[in-house]
Amino acid sequence: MSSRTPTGGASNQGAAGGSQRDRTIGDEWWRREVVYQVYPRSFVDSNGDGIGDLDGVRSRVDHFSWLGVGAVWLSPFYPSGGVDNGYDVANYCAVDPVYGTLDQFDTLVDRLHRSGIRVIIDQIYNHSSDEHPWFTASRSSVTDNQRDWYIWRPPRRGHRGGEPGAEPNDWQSFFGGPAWTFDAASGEYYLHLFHRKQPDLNWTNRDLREAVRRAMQWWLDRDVDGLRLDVINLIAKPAGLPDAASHPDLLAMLSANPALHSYLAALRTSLGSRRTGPPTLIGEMPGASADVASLATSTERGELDMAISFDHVELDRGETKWDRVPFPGGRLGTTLAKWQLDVGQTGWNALYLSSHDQPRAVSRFGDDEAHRARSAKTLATVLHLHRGTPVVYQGEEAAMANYPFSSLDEVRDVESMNYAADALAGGARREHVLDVIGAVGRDNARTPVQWDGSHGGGFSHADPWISMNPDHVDWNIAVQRGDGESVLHHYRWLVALRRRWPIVADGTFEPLVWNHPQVYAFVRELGAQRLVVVANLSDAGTPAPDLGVETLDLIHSNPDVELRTSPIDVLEPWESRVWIRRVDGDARPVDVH
Ligand code: ISL
Ligand code: CA
Repeated sequence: MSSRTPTGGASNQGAAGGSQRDRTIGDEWWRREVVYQVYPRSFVDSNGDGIGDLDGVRSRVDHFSWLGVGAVWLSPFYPSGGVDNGYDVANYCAVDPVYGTLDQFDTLVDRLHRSGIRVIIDQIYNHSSDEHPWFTASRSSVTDNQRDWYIWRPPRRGHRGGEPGAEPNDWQSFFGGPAWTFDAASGEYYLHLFHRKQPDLNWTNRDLREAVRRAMQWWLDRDVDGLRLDVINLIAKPAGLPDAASHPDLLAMLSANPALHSYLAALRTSLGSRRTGPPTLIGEMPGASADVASLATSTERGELDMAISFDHVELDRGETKWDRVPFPGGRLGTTLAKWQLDVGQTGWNALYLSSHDQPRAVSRFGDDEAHRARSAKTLATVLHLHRGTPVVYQGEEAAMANYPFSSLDEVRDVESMNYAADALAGGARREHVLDVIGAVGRDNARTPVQWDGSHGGGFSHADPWISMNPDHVDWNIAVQRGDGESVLHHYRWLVALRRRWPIVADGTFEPLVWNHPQVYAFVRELGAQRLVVVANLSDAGTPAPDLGVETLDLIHSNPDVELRTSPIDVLEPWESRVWIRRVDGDARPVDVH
């Protein structure tokens, strides 16, 4: 392998070249950089088969550099069982030919490093695919020495006669139906918190844990800088696998298991990379309490560097994600603020509004009709000026919106397909099912990136595996590159602001309004410096609360008003402003507008 020492300069302060580095508190790169999430399948198709690939990602490294992000997180590109777009891994140490080759992966890593951009890869070790050789061996016989690498249980005795249908407990799968599948050959059930083709790994087994560690290290030895650990809060199952009664209870029960922290602590001490020392560990933690996230990411424990939390993306969730409740005004700000206070001071949050699992942020939290650009900018301002590591999901930087589904034939995601089948069988109207999928289905995030307004949107010359949103003609990255007032340029400005102003990375956080139905405002402080953000997160104008910002300089306003220091009387729909009190010696923020 060639030398992969990055030569990228500015974006790389904090990364040690060559020698192993202690995990020094406070100077980690991720405190002042932004992560960009790539879902390779939908990013760029380089070879005309309609599916995005690794060479496609490499062809757009200039986009990451132009935005100024410090790291790219790649969603899965491993061989898979084909049910969950790669989150069902059939070989942990290989590249799926659909996405390219291992050589192409190494070349991509090298190219990113030469641009000073770190590489974070997705690691999925709560479960594997049922096509993984580990599971094939485990299922082959109750006496196989890998039997115990997965979670097998006999039917529940005395319950429906102990026959198939008598699942060992009441746990429900994320993708609908029981979390257990009966294996007739051995007369036992195996556990799968997700699809039946995604059996859960048994972390109580020491050999399994060692195999996982080795596979992770295999990638770190290829100079990967960090790992995003899929549903890591669910790996430790409670002894006896007690009934859970509900989905939230199950998530809380799994997350609260102390064994989780011992597994993470052991991983932390055993993983390392020659180039950068300890890898950056990002834990995805759906349903974990702020206490658990705070504990895992606290500087003392340092099990994980940051946690991806979910409260703010579940505000419109009813009993299941498909039973939607009206989006409660004002709750977005309050929920983000809660995680800032409960986790952000002692631990560290990953900050996000969109991902490959969520509908598009501008459609869900903003207004993708009358105020599309303005609401996208205000949402980004609020998120990026929090304490934590912002994660931009591909296309978000150009205000990509939800897809206008008109037929179930357009649906690709297994979660939505399962929901549609169940709902239709239960008598739901097709229009209703389409409406719900259009609002919260994961495919909204997975339509191809809108690079330009051409027929294939700059994604592919072939028919894409999932339809491109027809609005790419007007809403695309090329158009916005040429417009200094665009959403895209605003993201670039926010990334630069975090790098240049230590207060954005290191300042404390305090909310300035609480439970206001429209307005969200907060202050960050670092020494004598002060940064105030005020935002109207609604479609209606509102009187502005008095925030005492007269003595501060307005450094950003959306929409643009003359930069002045006088107080604001009224906040227009989706208006936001950023104020700062400079102290002697401050650099001025880079003006990239
Ligand atoms: O997508 C969700 C709800 O619609 C989430 O609950 C999601 O299932 C959860 O965040 C876990 O996500 C991760 O693991 C899944 C995979 O399908 C997701 O894409 C991944 O991000 C199983 O590996
Ligand atoms: Ca391709």
